[in-house]
Amino acid sequence: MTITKLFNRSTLAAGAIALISSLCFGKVAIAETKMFELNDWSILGSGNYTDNYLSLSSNSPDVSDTKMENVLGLSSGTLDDISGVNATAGALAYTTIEAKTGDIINFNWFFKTKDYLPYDDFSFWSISNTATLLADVSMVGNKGSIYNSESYEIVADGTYTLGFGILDGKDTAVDSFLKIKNVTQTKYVPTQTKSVPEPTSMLGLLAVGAMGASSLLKRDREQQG
Ligand SMILES: [Ca+2]
Ligand SMILES: [Ca+2]
Repeated sequence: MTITKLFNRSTLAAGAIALISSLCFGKVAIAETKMFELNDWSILGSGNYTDNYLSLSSNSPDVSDTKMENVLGLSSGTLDDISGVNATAGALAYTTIEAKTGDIINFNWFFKTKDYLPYDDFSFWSISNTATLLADVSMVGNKGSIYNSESYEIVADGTYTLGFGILDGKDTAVDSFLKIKNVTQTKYVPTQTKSVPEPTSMLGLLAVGAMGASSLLKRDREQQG
């Protein structure tokens, strides 16, 4: 291949890239993540906000499982059902959020217990009138602990009560603890967009580019032959 041909091909390639740039740049939604301030959440029972954590304990003063179910809009008996034990009393932290379909709620949590089976103390979280077990004594073992994270996708626009709780099981003695931090809500905002290549257009232009390259090679061979 001569220098001239090489130069011409470089020019052609640059032109093709410019064409791609002008023709096939589309738009995509941008994700916005909001970190919740935890210091203004409502707390019932024994709990507080310190060092960017919500810290809850099943220690007294405590509130009953029935009271928590009322605050969170859970049907009566939900906390006994999800724990598989007679939930008695503990602490609850909660707030109200506005959310849209597709929003993602994330948080980190830490459960620790001083208790032992069969006193199956447990922690849970709640949104959209539904409660989900995070951990209990039977999961972590007697006097055990666990650190984990949770992710949840909102399935309908609305106003939600978001809550985290810790409860004693079977009796109200011997404490367990729940810490919550990094509670975030990620939104996908279609109106705020940035330009990115659309995959389908890029594939089409790559195919055209490949055809152009093969015809150049063919011409080379014809000239050489
Ligand atoms: Ca109960
Ligand atoms: Ca206990």
